[in-house]
Amino acid sequence: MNITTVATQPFTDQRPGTSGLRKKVEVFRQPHYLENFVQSIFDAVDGYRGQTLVLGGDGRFYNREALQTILKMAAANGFGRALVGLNGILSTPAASCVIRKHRAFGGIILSASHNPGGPAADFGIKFNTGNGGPAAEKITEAIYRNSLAIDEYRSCDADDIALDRIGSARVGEMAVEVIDPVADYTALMEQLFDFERMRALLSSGELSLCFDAMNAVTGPYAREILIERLGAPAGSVIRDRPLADFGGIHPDPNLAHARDLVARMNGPGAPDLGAASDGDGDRNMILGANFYVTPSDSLAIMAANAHLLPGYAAGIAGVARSMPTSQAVDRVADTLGLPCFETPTGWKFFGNLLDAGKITLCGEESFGTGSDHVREKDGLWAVLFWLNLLAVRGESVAAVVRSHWRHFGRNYYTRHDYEALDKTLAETLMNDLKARLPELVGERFAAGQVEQADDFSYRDPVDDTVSSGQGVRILLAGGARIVFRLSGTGTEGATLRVYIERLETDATQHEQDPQIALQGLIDLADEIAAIRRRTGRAAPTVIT
Ligand code: VG1
Ligand code: CO
Repeated sequence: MNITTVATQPFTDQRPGTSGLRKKVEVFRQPHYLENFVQSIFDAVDGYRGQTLVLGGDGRFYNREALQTILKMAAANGFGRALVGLNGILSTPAASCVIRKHRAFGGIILSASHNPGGPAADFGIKFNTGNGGPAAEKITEAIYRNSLAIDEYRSCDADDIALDRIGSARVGEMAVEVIDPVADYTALMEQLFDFERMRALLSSGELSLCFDAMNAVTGPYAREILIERLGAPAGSVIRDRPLADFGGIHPDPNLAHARDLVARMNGPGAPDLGAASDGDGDRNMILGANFYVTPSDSLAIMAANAHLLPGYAAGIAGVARSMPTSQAVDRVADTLGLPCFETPTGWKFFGNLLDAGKITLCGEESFGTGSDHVREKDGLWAVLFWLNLLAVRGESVAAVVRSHWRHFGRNYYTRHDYEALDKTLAETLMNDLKARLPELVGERFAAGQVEQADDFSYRDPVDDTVSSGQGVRILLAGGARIVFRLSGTGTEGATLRVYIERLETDATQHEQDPQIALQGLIDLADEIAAIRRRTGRAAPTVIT
């Protein structure tokens, strides 16, 4: 193998965010930019010589070029084998599944998730370790440190490999296998859910479904599982071809970006279940006919019902949610006597808890739920969970959610995002807010009295790592909360996220619009942080 050592200089902006490094395509296309980051990953870990690396992405623009570059670097750095998804495709949960099943050293996932794709849009890269999950913070920080000091990277002279057919190839001395990206994942889903039962309902039309793959990576997975295996009629999966620019849309499954699906679910003859997934297939949105399931509620409902599904029939060990996620799941854990953990935002913080067997289910308010079957959130898994649950309970989505509220109370919840703010302005807003926290404690507002106000810090119960500065929490009497944090996935300016929650135990009050039920707290958030005055924005960019 003809190894080349290429001299380079550091870039100062390669600190991974909530989920990997995300930048505009033009940034990634600068000479050495991608290579510097990849070499910084390899230099941050030990023991990969001769081992397997899993490689794939969400199919967005620049996916294939980046993949060929990484293959040559992996060979030159001494990996023994690479498993690559056909056409460079692997959804994030499928990559996690493949890493675990084939006992790989780790994987590199090329995705900027729900961010738009195309030459003028975003690209991203993420490293997952041998447990199949996103590298823990101590590794991502080591990658960043390496990227600041890098002066050379290793590659090799080799031809590009054919990504468009399944089979074996070599890059230098490294074996490359182009694999079916769907097979291992489908087999895993078959172990967890009652495919026979779901097939009976879907193929007979007793249960109908519309899944929106948003022109992103989940299309091939949804076609294979929902249509081929489960017999849903053709047409049940829409926007099912992964496109390099996602057809120009935000591949973000929420009420704002999945408009067609939402219209269908609110129209005449709506299917029983509506769902959508994001760019890399790890998020999910669940809808019923004329009904929207808040992601936080979805997690709580899964926890309360998991025992009804084959993969979780033995019960669950515990649950976890990210700090801004609503406390609906805490109430279920309380009732079932299960441990419940509150982690910082981002899936990497669930890894240790899952590996240690402390939790079985976990989730985030940002349309992410998952279980110990992989180490990523998993969009299609969540859809199958709901399908299987509807089949077992024989009730509509709305009926399942409403009976959950009656039993546990309803945690009204909303997130308000202010996107593309000036970075300094957003940082000043947060810093001023932090400075005011001590004086807020004890203060009485119309919406309630502040019991606690802090900047969230997390000590990992498995390895004692402390992660601080994870978001400002204002906790009010009665469990209501307002949380403020800045996004760690954006590529333009800063995004301020405001998360608002209030518990309602009175069942006669469960049918309100959350924006109305939470009005007092929404006003209070603006009063405390002066969002409108400081940003000049009259309203959030996106409300979920
Ligand atoms: C957002 C979400 C967070 C999620 C992350 C990655 O991060 O809020 O819950 O884990 O995206 O999701 P942030 O820092 O922008 O709030 V994905 O599907 O974009 O990999
Ligand atoms: Co995603």
